[in-house]
Amino acid sequence: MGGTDFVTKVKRNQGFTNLTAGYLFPEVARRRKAFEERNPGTRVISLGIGNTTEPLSPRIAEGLRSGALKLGTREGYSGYGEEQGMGELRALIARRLYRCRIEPHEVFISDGAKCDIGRLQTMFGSKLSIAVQDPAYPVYVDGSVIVGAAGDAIAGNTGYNGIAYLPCVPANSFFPDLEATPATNLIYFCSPNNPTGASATRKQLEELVAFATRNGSIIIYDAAYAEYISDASLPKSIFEIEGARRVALEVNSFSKSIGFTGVRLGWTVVPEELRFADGTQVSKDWNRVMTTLFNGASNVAQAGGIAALSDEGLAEMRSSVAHYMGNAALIKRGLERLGIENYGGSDSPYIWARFPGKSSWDVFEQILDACAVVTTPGSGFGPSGEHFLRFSAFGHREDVELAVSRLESKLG
Ligand code: PL4
Repeated sequence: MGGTDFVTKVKRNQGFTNLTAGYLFPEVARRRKAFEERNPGTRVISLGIGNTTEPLSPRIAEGLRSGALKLGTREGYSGYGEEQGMGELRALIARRLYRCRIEPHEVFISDGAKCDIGRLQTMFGSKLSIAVQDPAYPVYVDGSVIVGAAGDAIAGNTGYNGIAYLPCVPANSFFPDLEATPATNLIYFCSPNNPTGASATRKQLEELVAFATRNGSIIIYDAAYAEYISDASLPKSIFEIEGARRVALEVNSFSKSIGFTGVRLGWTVVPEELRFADGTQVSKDWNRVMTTLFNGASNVAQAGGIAALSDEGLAEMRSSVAHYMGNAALIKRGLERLGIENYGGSDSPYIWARFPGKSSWDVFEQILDACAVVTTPGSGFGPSGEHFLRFSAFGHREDVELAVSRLESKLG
């Protein structure tokens, strides 16, 4: 099995040839595994991949349980559902999470934000220009490369020629300098941001919407961490901004708010007013994508989502977020005691720490070797992520406490 000289006549998709590196998170996992093999018996703690760790809360677990049990009855059984999602869930999202700023039919339920981003890339195709925050969640760039929208790699593998990288660094408070930003068809924008932990202010989002309107661009707004915003002055959705309905769509998720990273449930909001250059509603094509390439989110997962949007479920959601934000505060305080410059961690589960002059993969390895703590190297998120590390606040409290004490004793 395996070894063969036989090859088919099928040409490899050029998009894959263009990829310069493997996907970031499997590489982090590979290095963790290599460390574990070198150090058998060592308890490794992950502050790396943003993966939820706490059990589902009671009301939400009950929603899933009764959704599953219903399927075991003749009256309650359901097969394929509507590809756009259950009407009740769409209405609850519009009412309870968006306070009726959007209509239920503008909400398309899915199996998660990452999957929707991939399908959006299929919908938009390869013949358009793209801007991304730098650093950014790697799916925006890597997915664009796969569909052939990113052009060739820049010499030295620091990015792709077809992508405009918008540096988001401490000097500009992690918001791109729009005066220096070229007009592009698409702008990926994530707030609260992964990885920098920065949350855009209302004024910044107004500027972004005005910029997109001037250029006729579409903003792909990733609000996967919106529930981590506690500062009431910060927008949780791009649709809180006047005019955004004409220039933005929003992807969102239950992964980080209620621990559905494994259950899989998310959604994308595509407003009626958002149109392509020929006047076609973007929602028309998105509906076509979802009905053609997707078969509806799991009915059990949707039952869990409906439970999460009850009064009790929403209270549980707040307490789950508060747990991880407690972790974020511990990590942040630990880094501060060590004198390490850091950002984020107040309306976001990520803390972005700077290690001037040091390669982020080297610092990643140093911390893994010295503390058995996994982080995520900033350079994996884009050229401006070099010299940074991302610390994730997802973890059991005692693990986070242990990780912080190891960091303090080994790096102090
Ligand atoms: C590891 C900005 C994490 N294997 O769960 P989903 O698909 O609804 O949401 C994924 C997602 C979407 N948007 C943003 C995100 O940060 C994430 C999840 N990112 C991380 O550590 O950065 C998990 C990464 C996972 C992945 O590739 O997404």
